[in-house]
Amino acid sequence: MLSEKISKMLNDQVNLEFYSSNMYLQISAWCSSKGLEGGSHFFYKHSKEELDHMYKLFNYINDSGNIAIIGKIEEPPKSFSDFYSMIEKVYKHEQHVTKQITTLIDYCLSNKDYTTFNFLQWYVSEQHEEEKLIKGILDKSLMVQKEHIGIYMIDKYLSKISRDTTSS
Ligand code: OFO
Repeated sequence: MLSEKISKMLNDQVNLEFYSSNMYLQISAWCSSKGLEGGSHFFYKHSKEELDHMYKLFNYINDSGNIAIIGKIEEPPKSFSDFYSMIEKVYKHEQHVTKQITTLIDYCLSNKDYTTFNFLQWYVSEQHEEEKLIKGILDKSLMVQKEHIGIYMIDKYLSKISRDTTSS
């Protein structure tokens, strides 16, 4: 069984993952309203992944003999001034999620809850991947934002031809 404090911290994380899912679903709708089909599809898929993150925590709490509590989930932002500011917000959000996971891990270690510490390692790797993924989009968006669209297109082309030629 988990301590009351760790159970509460994990429940807060359940809510944060729910929030992430809702935030990305809302962004998917925003992208769609702007004719950004790629972005809409990307964030729709990402919203589902966040739900999986939430279920993992939800099940862990219940399997530990505690009870998962779904709290109030804040409304996500509905509109953005442009694509760049949207993706910047996403990056900041993922950094916030990483910080919360780190706080949880610190607490587990100092309170000798090695089982939860072990369980949370999956989230450590996941956050590393997610920050890398979103940072990549942010960097490319910055290029476009600064009107270096041509460079972005050339880089896309190079990436395509280098993949096409690696097997030959
Ligand atoms: Fe986007 O991250 Fe969940 O954990």
